[in-house]
Amino acid sequence: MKSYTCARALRAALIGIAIIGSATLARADIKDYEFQLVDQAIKTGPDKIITVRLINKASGKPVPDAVIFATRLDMAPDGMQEMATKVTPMPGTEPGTYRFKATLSMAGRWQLSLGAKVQGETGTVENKIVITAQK
Ligand SMILES: [Cu+2]
Repeated sequence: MKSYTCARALRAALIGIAIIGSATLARADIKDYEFQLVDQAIKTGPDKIITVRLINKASGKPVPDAVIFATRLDMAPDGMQEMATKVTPMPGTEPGTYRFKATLSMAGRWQLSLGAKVQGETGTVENKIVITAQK
């Protein structure tokens, strides 16, 4: 009787570990995705185009058809988080790249915060990219 209870407890514990293990794996998957800045040379001025690529770091391949749902562009890297500018999504030119239009009114470092959903993956990609705007 005693060993039977013990075996049940052990089985319950193993199932618990399996559930936690798969949840961790799902989180690790979404962490494999990353936005990267395509063109480093960005000038200050109105209606500048910022192009980023979403890649799967595990395969090295670009990821098309992600749904971008959150963007913010501000000068937090230069201590001006209140200095934010509007970000307008633009059609991408090639699969896996995502373009945004923004007015960069000041030279210096701007932080582009992106949130995205990837087809077939749970969770969200959250990434911050630093862009240096030059005169
Ligand atoms: Cu500024």
